[in-house]
Amino acid sequence: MSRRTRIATTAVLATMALLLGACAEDTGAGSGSGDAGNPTGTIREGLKITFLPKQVNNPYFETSDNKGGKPAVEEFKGQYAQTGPSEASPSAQVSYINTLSQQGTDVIIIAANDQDAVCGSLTEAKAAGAKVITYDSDTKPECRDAFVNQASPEGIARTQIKLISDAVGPEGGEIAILSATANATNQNAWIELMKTELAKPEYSKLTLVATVYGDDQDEKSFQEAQGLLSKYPDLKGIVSPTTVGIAAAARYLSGSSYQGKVQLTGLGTPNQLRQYVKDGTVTSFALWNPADLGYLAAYTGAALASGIITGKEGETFTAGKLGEYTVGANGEVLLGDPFEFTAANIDGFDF
Ligand code: RAM
Repeated sequence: MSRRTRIATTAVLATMALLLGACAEDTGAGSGSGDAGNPTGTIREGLKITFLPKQVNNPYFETSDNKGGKPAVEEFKGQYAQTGPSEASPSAQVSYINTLSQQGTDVIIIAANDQDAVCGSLTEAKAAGAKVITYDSDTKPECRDAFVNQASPEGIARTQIKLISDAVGPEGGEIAILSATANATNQNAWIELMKTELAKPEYSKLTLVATVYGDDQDEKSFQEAQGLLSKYPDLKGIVSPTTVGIAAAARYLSGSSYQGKVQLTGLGTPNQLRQYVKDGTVTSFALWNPADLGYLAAYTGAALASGIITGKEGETFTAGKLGEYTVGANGEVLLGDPFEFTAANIDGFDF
């Protein structure tokens, strides 16, 4: 199967899963293969599960947590909450973790702003009895019980470089990266792998001239995009591996003389980018389904807190409508492949 066909097939399956999920009965049960003392694989009722995103006012996390995590927690009759800082700064999440720990939260599901800064407080929360799941952006593995990864970092990097190369065209030229915060574990991993991709012979005509950080703030991201164009007037493309950055850069480009001349791609949500796909600022971009990510994270946390799994490689559990998952190396649970959005399919999505 070609990659395109595979992506198209994934889209169809994802859409079907969403539709089916809407009318699926909750079994609330896992098929746990862990040796954690719950061979029936039944999720405990009443689990207190709290999502702690990088920041609360980001539509990406609104979708992952409130449209994915919340319905999952309701399915297995737990208590859902979301809390967190309004800015994605490295240590902003520490006081939230401490409070959750003191409140006796059973499962903390965190998208870490920094892989080290939250480690001390997460370790204390674990000692106090909480299960700690990272999703979206990991900590160091020893600071959590499992990481729910949205897509393979290699796949995310490969997709974005392919998209910017296609958009810029065979002539190639200068490109830049507009990222989130300088400490973000997820973006930093993807950026390193994008550099590896760019070193391949097929991308020899693309030159990465700068990486700048909009800190996942709309205004700062907008200004950084503007700054890139004034500093690099020959720039041919921007890759923004953050939903906040790509939306701000799209808004800047679409209102500037660079629209259509400077290409933009990266990771975005369809609702934030629809107008820029329609006005020609963005040809294509990628993402996974954030709601599925939150849903899977909730079930992973519940499986851990119920003793269905312990986080060891090879254990399996059932994540409601998404089906069975296996814990991989380093306690990682992988959601699936990134998905490409274009003018041809964007109207089929609403998140
Ligand atoms: C932003 C955040 C998040 C990232 C997405 C793609 O919403 O930085 O961590 O996964 O973009």
